[in-house]
Amino acid sequence: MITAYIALGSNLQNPQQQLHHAIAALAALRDSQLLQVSAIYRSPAIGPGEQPHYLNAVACIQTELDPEALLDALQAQEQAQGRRRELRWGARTLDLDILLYADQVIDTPRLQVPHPAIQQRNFVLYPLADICPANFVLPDGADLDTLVSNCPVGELEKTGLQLQ
Ligand code: ROI
Repeated sequence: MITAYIALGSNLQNPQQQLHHAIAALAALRDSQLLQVSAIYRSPAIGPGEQPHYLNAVACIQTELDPEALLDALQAQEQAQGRRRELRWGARTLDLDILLYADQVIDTPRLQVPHPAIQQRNFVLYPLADICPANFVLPDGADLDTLVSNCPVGELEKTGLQLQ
């Protein structure tokens, strides 16, 4: 069994409900178990034009799916929840990204793990740190607590909303 961390994001069509559906799908994912889900965070969209704020969260699963099969399942869920081919960095009903897959480093045309944006994005780092074990270290040796203290909280807000 592999422990994997998945980032969830939505800024269209009732984002809170989108995240709830996505968590239900992760809980039902074959050959996998949902272990933990962070609180929901709200932040201004990084991306072009005027966009609604995002809701973000991070989930931890245990899985026997290999990385590509996990990615297939996540992309199928994005499609099931109405994600359309969109503008780069445009608004979306649901984004599901594999942040970490055990301590594996994966670099294929389809999949980069650890997710390349982890270190710069407060809406990924803060919820990730909520549910990671203490003194967690990323595959490149970076210490999660240090990354969090170097990443300004800015306009990121922890909401009182829970998904589990
Ligand atoms: N901006 C925020 N705040 N949250 C996201 O999850 C998010 N996801 C994205 C882009 C478009 C980069 N902007 C985002 O994919």
